[in-house]
Parts: sequence; structure tokens; C-alpha cells
Amino acid sequence: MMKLFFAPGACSFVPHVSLALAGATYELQMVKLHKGEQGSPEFLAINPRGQVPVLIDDDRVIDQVVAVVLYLDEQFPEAGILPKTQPARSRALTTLAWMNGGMHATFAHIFMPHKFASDADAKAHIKIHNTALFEAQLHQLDAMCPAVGSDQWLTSSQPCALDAYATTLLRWSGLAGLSPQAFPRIYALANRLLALPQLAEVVAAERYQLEPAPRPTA
Ligand SMILES: N[C@@H](CCC(=O)N[C@@H](CS)C(=O)NCC(=O)O)C(=O)O
Repeated sequence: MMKLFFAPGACSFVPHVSLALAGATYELQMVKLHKGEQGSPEFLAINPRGQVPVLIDDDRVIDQVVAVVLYLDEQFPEAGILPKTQPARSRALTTLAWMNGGMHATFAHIFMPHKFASDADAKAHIKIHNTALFEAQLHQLDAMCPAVGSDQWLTSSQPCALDAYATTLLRWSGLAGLSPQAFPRIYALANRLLALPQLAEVVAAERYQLEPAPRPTA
């Protein structure tokens, strides 16, 4: 049985949703990032990069969102994890690569500035600069999504891995101090995705919430 190492709300949501869309039988192993479990000797023995997601299938150990999504798409060709035919497939892979190498990387600078600088002023600057960049990228992504009220998804009439990544990036906007509702098309798409009956177990396992809990006012 396939096993997915995931962290609630992290980018591992993308393969997690892909597995569920495929109707796959899989096992989950939670990695508590806030407790630093990704740096434990046990986890580093599985993924020396110290990050989720990791998918294990027999003797295959696959990390990196793009590699895991491509693997699942290959294993479950009927699931629509990525579009099958051109030019839709190339367009989807372009967007997936941009979400992962562009937007995701921008967010890493906001959420983990200590990975990019040690000086306090430099870290503060990195955070501010990348928050503005992330906001601009979210507007770009918003423009790529179907209009509010549409029943279409990012690549077709079927939800796919890209819709899960868009949802993840939107959730992170809240962690970056932006309002998820400022990106109405992604917001509508993400809410539709999270309401899909075939994703109910994923949403429950991740305790998925699109918006951060409101801060106490007093
Ligand atoms: N390029 C990697 C990025 C993975 C990544 O950023 N994972 C995050 C969660 S979204 C993580 O495990 N962070 C913990 C850390 O870096 O210490 C991929 O595509 O899988």
C-alpha cells in the first residue's frame, strides 16, 4: 500500500488530494513540522532533504511535489490528476512548475526567512519584499482561475492536482497576513474543492481550514 508522509495544511495536501481523487488506498503518516519532526534522524533516513511530501510505494521513495504528482498521474492514468492530452498537459505542467518553483518558493521566504538570512534586518526585509511578491503572484493565479460561480476547474471540468495546489497557496496567503478573500476566484475554487465528497476524509485528516482562526481581540 502507498504511504504518504504529510503535514496538515502543507504542500503535501497536493499529493494527498491526488490520492483521494484517484480513489487510491493509502496510508498516512503525519510529520509535525512545528515540532521539528522533519529533522529527526528517523525522518531524515527516509528523506534527507527533511521535508514533506514523501510518497513510499514498494521500494520507491519519492519526494518533491512535482515528482510525486507525476508519479501518481502515471499510476492512476484514469484519475485526471493531470490532463492527458496536449496542449492542456503542457499548460498544466507549466502552471504546476510555477506554483512549486515560483509561488511556493516565494512563500518559503515569508514563512521561513531564517533559511535565507541570519541577520534580523535582512530577514525582516526578505519577509516584506516576498509578501508583496506573493500577493502579486496570487493575483496572477486568481486571473487564471474560472470566474466565481463557474463549475469549471483550473484545467478542465474535472478537479486535478493544480486545484489542490491553488487551495494550498491560498491558505498560505492567510499565514502571510493577506486575506484569502482578496483573491475571489481562487477562494471560490478552493471552497468548492474542499466541499467535494471524495475529499471529505482528506479535509478531516488535515483539519483543513482555509482561513486562519481569528485572533482574540482582548
Ligand atoms: N521543493 C519541495 C518543497 C517541499 C516543502 O517546502 N515542504 C515544506 C512543507 S510545505 C516542509 O516540509 N517544510 C519543512 C522544512 O523545510 O523544514 C517540494 O516540492 O516538495
